[in-house]
Amino acid sequence: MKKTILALAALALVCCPLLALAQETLSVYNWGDYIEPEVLDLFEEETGIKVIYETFETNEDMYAKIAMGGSSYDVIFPSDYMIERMIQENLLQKINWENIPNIANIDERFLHEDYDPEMAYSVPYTWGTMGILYNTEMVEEAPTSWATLMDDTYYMDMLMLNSPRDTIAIALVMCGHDLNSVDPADLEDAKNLLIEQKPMVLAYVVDEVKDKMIGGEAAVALVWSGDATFCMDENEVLDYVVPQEGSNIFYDSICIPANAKNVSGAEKFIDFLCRADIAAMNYEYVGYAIPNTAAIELLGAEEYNASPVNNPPQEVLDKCEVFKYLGDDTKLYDQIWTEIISEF
Ligand code: SPD
Repeated sequence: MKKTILALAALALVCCPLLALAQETLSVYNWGDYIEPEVLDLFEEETGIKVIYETFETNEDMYAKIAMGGSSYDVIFPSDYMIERMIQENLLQKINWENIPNIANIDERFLHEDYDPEMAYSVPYTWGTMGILYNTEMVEEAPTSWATLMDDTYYMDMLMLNSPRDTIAIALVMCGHDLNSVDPADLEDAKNLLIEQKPMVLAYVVDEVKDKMIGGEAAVALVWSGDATFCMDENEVLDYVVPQEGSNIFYDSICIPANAKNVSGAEKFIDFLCRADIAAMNYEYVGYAIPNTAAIELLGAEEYNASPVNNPPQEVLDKCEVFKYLGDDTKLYDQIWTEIISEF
């Protein structure tokens, strides 16, 4: 008996490191600053699944990595037009809704969007608008128009998004064109405008916009609304506007890539993120508007809806348009972005 116990103990000692190595893992690829770190800890504690977490800055960066096929992720967070593209290119897999019971917490009006009309591949995570974040102490009058981003009063005092689709879209709107235009003449106008603007731009940034605006390093910035909320919470002299000419409204979702290795772990993670308490905790950290009705109730609907940034009036939303996947014409955007960025 003693010998058996000793043998078992020895076996356990040998196997422990191997067991640790065999721990279930989940590979998550998300935007920077787009999840409350404690949410990841709680998920690991509750499920025993170890999360391997990587971040990206733009849809295009994320797409390039997945499309090349070298890396495999279990959960990704693409936006509307990128979901449309990835569905067409068979880069996503259908979700088994039986394993996502907390989908019941998501507001009906965010389901069945044009980019995934049958709601087969994507779970709504956050949404928002693009607009101008400005420092009320550095700007004389509150901006109302995108023309602010061409105003040389803000020479080297403005920040633009280092995200081709977003920045070109706003330039198209500034030129009076549709933000999904693929007309080469419209894109030429947008390119020329951005080249003209370039000497006034302090930096093209993504996540760094927050530190820079909170720290008063620039007067105006092209931002996504959730980043505006984050900055306004940290520095009360900052404010946000969606210019009168209209803007982009975006929907970011959670998806499972076609080549995911841990589908059941991915489903558990997605369901966890849809849980009311988790979505509420996440909202407090991330700052982006959420489609989760149960979480909004937990947060207090009145307080949540009081934010004009995350709950813009209908007349603002009416002027906002969702990006569409532009097929082969996406190359035109890539070309003009390269020209803008390499222009001195
Ligand atoms: N820091 C995370 C930002 C995520 C914003 N997604 C915006 C998508 C716009 N098309």
